[in-house]
Amino acid sequence: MSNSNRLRIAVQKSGRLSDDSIALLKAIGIKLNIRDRLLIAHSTNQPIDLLRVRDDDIPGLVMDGVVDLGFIGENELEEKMLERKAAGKPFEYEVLRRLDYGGCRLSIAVPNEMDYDGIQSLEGKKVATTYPYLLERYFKEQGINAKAVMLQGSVEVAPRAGVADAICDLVSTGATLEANGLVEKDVIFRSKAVLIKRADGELSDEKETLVNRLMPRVDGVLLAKE
Ligand code: PRT
Ligand code: ZN
Repeated sequence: MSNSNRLRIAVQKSGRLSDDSIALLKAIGIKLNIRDRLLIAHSTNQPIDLLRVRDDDIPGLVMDGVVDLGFIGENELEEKMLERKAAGKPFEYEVLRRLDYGGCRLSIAVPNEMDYDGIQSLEGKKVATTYPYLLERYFKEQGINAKAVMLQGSVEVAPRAGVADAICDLVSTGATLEANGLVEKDVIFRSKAVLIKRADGELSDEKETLVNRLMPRVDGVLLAKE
């Protein structure tokens, strides 16, 4: 933000990416004093502040230049990028590093009993998802006329509830699909966590120097874990 010389980094407050993102920051030598309820956490040994928010907010915070860096899943990043592009909002960012956690895939899954013969089986059907832009882009690429139905949660129960014919949701082990009588059919996007940087203008020299000093340490941590 305008008067801050401290590097601002957005991280998910509590969720699947939180622990690994914080662990990475600590592993590169950033001491953090995180108090559970607080939105902001200050580093005690570097000019760095963490903004702890919902993952959904992170792409926008980076693209609007409210923060300098952010840790985010590529699925959420790409969806928000498409959404903002469609809305005429800034959608630029730079990927600094692809990370080694948060791995998952965005897949189309259908009820066990459905006759599925490839994506054309969804012609004219409704597909529930939290990622309508990614799904509609896929339908367009495949030349399919199907409708993405937006659901923020409980996507996997949509077919049983009669809300949609199929779903498109994140999968890691596949246990959730199985428990809901669904079969994974088409992977439409593969995702990992990434560290991104605002691309709407130069960072100050001090911030740029700090980022350039930190990145080799990130590489060191990633390499050591391989
Ligand atoms: O509160 P906030 O909005 O910040 O969190 P959130 O609930 O939106 O996100 P969260 O913490 O669940 O996920 C954050 C990110 O983690 C996602 O955007 C992905 O980039 C990544 N990720 C990795 C996953 C999964 N794996 C994953 N398995 N996100 C969600 N899931 C869910 C999936 O939606 C489904 O409900 O886990 C279930 C499936 O898991 P399996 O193992 O049963 O297949
Ligand atoms: Zn979220």
